[in-house]
Amino acid sequence: MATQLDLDSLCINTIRTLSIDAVQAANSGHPGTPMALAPLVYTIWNRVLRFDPKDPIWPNRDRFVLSNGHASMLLWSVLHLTGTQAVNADYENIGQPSVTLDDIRRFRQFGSKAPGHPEYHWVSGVEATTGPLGQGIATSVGMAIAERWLAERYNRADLEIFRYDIYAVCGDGCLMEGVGAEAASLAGHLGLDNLCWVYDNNHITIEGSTAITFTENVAARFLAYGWNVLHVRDANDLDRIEDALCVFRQTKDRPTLIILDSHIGYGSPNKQDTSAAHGEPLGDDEVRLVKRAYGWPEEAKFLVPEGVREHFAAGVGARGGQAHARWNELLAAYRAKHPDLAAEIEQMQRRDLPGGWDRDLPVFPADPKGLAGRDASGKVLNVLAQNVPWLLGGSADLGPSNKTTLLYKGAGDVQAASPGGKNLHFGVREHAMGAILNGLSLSKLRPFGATFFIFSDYMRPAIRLSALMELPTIFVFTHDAMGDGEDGSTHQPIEQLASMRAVPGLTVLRPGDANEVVEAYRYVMQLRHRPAALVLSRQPLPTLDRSRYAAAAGVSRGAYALADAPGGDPQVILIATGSEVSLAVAAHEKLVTTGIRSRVVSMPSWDIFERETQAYRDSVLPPEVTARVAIEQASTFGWDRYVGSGGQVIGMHTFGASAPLRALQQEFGFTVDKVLAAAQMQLRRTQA
Ligand SMILES: Cc1ncc(C[n+]2csc(CCOP(=O)(O)OP(=O)(O)O)c2C)c(N)n1
Ligand SMILES: [Mg+2]
Repeated sequence: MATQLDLDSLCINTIRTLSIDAVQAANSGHPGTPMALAPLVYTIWNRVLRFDPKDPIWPNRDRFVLSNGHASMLLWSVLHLTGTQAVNADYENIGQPSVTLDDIRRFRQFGSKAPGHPEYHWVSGVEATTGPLGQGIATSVGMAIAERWLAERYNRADLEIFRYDIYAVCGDGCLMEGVGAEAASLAGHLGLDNLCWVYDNNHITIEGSTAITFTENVAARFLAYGWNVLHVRDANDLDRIEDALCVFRQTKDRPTLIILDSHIGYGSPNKQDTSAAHGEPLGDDEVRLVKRAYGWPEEAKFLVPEGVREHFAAGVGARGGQAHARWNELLAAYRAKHPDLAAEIEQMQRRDLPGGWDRDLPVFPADPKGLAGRDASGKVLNVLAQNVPWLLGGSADLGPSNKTTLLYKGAGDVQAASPGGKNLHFGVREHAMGAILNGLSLSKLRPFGATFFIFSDYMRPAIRLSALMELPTIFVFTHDAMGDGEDGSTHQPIEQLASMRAVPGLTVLRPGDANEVVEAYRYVMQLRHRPAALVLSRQPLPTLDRSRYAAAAGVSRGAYALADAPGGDPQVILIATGSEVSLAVAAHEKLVTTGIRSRVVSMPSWDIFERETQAYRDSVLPPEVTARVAIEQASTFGWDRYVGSGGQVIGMHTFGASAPLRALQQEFGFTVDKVLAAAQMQLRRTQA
């Protein structure tokens, strides 16, 4: 009969050797950190975590985020050994294990559920995609804000529906990256005592000892952020690790950082404590030596000894299963007493929208002076946030400029003492904001976050991850082109539209007037597995007369024929987005008076348009009409796909400049005359 101690080390060495064997078989990967952190991950999972392997998306589970994603074998090992089940994109249990031993044998191979780094939505049980260092810990702050928010809104006396903790494991890299610092600062400010980061203090990164790069006092830094800081000096001491986790759970009003001193490549006679253990296989000879040091059969590969799976079942399996069963009873009682709130929770979990979500959305009357994209957006958000209880968001200190502040009575701010507010204040921390939005979205809230479009560059890695994770995060970007005039070239986006459009799966919308803004939000709200970037003007844009031009509902198809000459049958097509739509319309009106059959295509979204049928796309952009002009105050990069090699693009080839908007429009050629000249040139070219 194995003792508890034997079973602990048997489980830990199973995680270690699975990791070693997988990296060896793949001939790539990171063995050293799993070897060092197996005891930590084992202790969190088997002694503390409230996670039900039979239902990895149970809403009240504790979250485990592996921010040092290169150590992914830790996660594949525990997901396998706990028998965690797989769910599909519709949140149904598909009756299969999430990670099989065969997946681990095929670590890093095509189609394996044990890819190089943790990938949310590809492998059930992964709470966040990690690998770009710092993103996981920053995302975990969003998860912690979400737990607070959910508890505040839904918990009732004796009916605590939401009460869970968020654990994130990180290394030196995560703590060197700025995004981690931004997020830690906000977490301290908000007093997120449901958040625990464990820092793998191994003094090693790829280039060697951290003595060459990272000598700050991490503990002092986190104390200054307002965190509780604990130190465990031996990564193999399960009881001390458990004690520290216990202190975390008892600590109020502060997040906890546990600094864990560890030895990368633990047990490897020749590679322990060196960067050689970080990112390459140990090699067959060293593997044998390591296994001997662990007391493991030297020739065994991918060995899961008898008793290991059972021990995980008796630990995390039993604890999670019981907690989940109690929660189901609680939810039943809750549903009986608070049916409306229970229905909300269920809708939210499926990423469905509540009935009446688009009630009272504004319809803007025609108005030549018009409204700024950001102002229309503000009005829409204030309606949507009242219709959709779990829609919340804010700005990176630009709320008054982005017009994203929720102003209706009772909207409230998210602060330590008021975690259930609807207005988040991210501070001047765009990168963390992006990651935090993803954490909120992973928790099934519907978050939006705003800044100037130019600063999308400061959060691009998180935007990319939202697309990779297929999260319906909403990014609101205002000051989308030269409209901020006097701020000058540092604030005028040029290449940002092209670069956002290049992100696979990100829906980018640049609406052309206030009603297109409404339709853009209507479209975005219905996305369940896709992030969106709304690109909005600072300056007023004329509100088009929709009795004269096509309905703004065309936004939902990405592009639509907004204006045609009488009888249609266009000779020349003007394609425009955002602030340039009204310019195209003005030019079109002039062309029509001179007898030229022009068409204006409003194209707020390339990617939506590209998912339309060929027949629809050809109806908007008839292939035989090759006289085409695209107009957009941004890099021309990519527009040739719509205007063809002979078409013309009126766009930006340089950075902007500091001047009033009107002067910039003249200088850079965004005038009716320029559009007319381009259209006439196109007609001459195609009719020659
Ligand atoms: C943003 C980012 N930059 C660089 C890398 C490449 N990279 C992967 S691991 C690593 C070193 C990380 O060191 P540490 O976090 O201490 O991990 P350890 O080797 O101790 O496990 C680097 C630079 C990355 N994954 N993400
Ligand atoms: Mg390290």
